[in-house]
Amino acid sequence: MGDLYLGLDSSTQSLSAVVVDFSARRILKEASLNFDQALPGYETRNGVLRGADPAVVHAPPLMWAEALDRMMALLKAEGVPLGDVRAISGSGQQHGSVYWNATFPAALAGLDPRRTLKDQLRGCFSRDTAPVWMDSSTSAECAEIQAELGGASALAEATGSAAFERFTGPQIRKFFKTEPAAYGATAGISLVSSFMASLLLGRVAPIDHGDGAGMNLMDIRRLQWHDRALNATAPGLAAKLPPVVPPWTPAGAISPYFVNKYGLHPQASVVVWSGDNPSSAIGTGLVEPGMVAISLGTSDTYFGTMAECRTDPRGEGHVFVSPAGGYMTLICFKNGSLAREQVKDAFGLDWSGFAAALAATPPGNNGGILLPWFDPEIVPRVLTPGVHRFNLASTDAPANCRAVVEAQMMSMKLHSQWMGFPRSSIRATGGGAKSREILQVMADVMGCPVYPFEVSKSAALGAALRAVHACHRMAGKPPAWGEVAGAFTQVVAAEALRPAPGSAAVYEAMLPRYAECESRALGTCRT
Ligand code: XUL
Repeated sequence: MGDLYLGLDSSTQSLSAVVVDFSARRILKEASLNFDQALPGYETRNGVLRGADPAVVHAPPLMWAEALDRMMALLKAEGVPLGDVRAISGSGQQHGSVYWNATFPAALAGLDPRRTLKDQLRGCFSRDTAPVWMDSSTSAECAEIQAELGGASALAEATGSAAFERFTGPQIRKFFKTEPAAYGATAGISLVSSFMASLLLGRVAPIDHGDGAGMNLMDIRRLQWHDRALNATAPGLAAKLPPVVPPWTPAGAISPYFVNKYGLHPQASVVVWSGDNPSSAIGTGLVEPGMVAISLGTSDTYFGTMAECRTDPRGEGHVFVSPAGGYMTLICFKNGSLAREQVKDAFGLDWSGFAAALAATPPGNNGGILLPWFDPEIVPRVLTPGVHRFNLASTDAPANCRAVVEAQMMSMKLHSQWMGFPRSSIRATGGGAKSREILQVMADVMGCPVYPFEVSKSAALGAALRAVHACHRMAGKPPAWGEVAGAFTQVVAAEALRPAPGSAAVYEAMLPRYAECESRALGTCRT
């Protein structure tokens, strides 16, 4: 066997692969397969199926299985020496749940390489489709589970997060309530990540602590199923869930199906899969406690790593287990790039005009504040959208451009305070991070250097690096995470944006004012 490691990422819209040649410290191959385009027969749009109720969003697990066959065939056809792959790991879109019946384990164990995964697994599900993270139809179940556990803050303290519509526990409860017979016929429930790992292993895979933390079902400190949360969710649930294990667990050798069909080495090991966000944390180089990355995308996302478990008393942020040890947080702000775009468009600007406006206005915006809740917001929880201006004329284009970005950074600063540690630097990714002017505001508000960090396929890369780490650990030589991830996730010090002199004091003074504006606006728009 060579020194290759395969990382897969089964995300919402595609299955991606990154093959890492660890001896050479380089990426050998990247590939991606878009579900809508490659597998049109499932009739997904953007990887999902929507019903009459727009809140219901599902996807077919058979499509994910077929994509795995296709991806392996593609890698083989494109000359990747699959026999040199030492270990495979992966990541899945978080929270989604796959419901299988009693025939699934035997079907996995007896997979015939002359037939496809799709043909052999077709009858193995007690529910043909899996609810995914975009499903928001479980508000009643969230309330019920939360009430049983003593409220949002208590559930967050117990499982790492308050109840969220997209989390697995509420999805399971809804299935049990609305389709009790099908729930009864369910022998087991997998996450997207552990379902995919099961296919590779030829038996039901455990759930890793990283993705398990996104279920509202796992005790975030003791790292085992939380009995009271299980009981509050659905009867008999404990018997349907596999064990939870650390993210670096080697789950076993690859199934003979993949050895015979695609030429993988019979001793190649499958390392448990994790969620896409925990894997992305590794692929972005967040491998030590106290590191922070901010992704400026459709939504803005704040990731941070922590040595100890601390949960958000307001129940706004999520705590997952970090694959590098310790914990990580994910705080999602819905009004990200679309809010920036709304303000840009309102003044007829292009992105360079928007950047010029940022450069032309001073830190602190002469006291002007804007709350850009164009859409309902996740953090802080805003159900009724609205844009609120304080000491800011709605006609002042440059000040409004600065105000939207300052508000986004202020909100991240305010709503990540519960993590309780100072930031020494930030890695900034996503489309918005291409703007140095936006990153300068980030550096000024956060008071630390910001490193532009371009990543594509960070989850698949993170999965490959997790496979590297687990494999070396298995061999009794656990390398430092910095060594494993360092070569693939370096930042360039010369590119850092540093806080402008004097900006720290401006934003220290502005934070309490911003917080007060939020409270005032929430007082008027909470429903
Ligand atoms: C995280 C979340 C999404 C999914 C899909 O809580 O819901 O990021 O993991 O990527």
